[in-house]
Amino acid sequence: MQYSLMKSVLLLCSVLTLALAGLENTAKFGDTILKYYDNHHDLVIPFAASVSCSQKGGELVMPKHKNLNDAVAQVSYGRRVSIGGGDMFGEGSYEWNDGHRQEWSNWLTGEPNDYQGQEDCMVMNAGGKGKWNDIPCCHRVGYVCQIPSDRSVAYENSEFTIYTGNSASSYFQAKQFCEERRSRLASLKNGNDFKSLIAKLNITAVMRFWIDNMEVGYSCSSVSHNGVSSIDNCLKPMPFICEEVAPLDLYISEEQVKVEPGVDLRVDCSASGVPIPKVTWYRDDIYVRHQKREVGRSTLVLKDINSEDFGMYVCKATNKVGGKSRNMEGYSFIEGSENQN
Ligand SMILES: [Ca+2]
Ligand SMILES: [Ca+2]
Repeated sequence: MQYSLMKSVLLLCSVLTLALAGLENTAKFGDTILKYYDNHHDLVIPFAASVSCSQKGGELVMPKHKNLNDAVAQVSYGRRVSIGGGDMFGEGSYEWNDGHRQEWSNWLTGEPNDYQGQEDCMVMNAGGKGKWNDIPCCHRVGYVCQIPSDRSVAYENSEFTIYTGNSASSYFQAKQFCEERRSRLASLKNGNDFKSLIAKLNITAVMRFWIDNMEVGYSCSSVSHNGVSSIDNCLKPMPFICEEVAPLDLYISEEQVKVEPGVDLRVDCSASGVPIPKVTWYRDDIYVRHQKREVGRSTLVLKDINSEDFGMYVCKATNKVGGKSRNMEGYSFIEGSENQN
């Protein structure tokens, strides 16, 4: 059959050359920028796509719910793209790249099928716009990154460290050096960021430093007293600047909660920052025992709710450079629900 023949060809893991012009596209989804890459340079295996997204300050997109899934299908023009999940750590047990279990899914009928026992990575727009399929992890496809749009909003809350002299490194080594110290290579978004960085660091000497320039997609750039420039030779050893970012982008899944008595309630709180902040729920300033804490997030879990659970719930995110908190305005019972059967 033609279909199975095609499958066998795919399993050879050859480079699939799409007879389509290269494309890039960008869309905004809430606080996130979705960036679609699909030209012959950007057809990569999913692992390389993850690396590429992280170099751009984000991650391979994880469409955990329908709205985001629709937005990803849209930004990628309905073309096959890698998404950040798979079952490589346990056959049939699908996880997102951030380690969360996949609770919502949008598989094409008959998928995932782990064809010939070789399919542990995921693509979208397979056989239908927004539909998922499992594929071998060595297939080269386009991809979509999700990048927090305000990664640099906390610029004023960042702390910078300059590494000079013996630390001189290539752009890539500098990036790795910062990441190993749970910071990031200083990320500039625009000319104003650049001016305040220069002022903050008192850079006056004619010296260049490696930085990341968000304006041109987190590419290898350098900064000096004279301005920012993109440099062709990213391997040239130069001093560099690492950045730590106070928690930002603190998000609570439900701020005004309405529930019926007796039900269970889960409220997610997450925050970004560099290093990734610790996130904790408090009720009336006391640590809440019933919460599931993970890297950069915590889920408040209240079972069988009754009036004793009322209180001021606050989610706090902290890392070594700062903190941020947000209230959940208690919750209220749905009107009349206590009288219902
Ligand atoms: Ca599999
Ligand atoms: Ca499949």
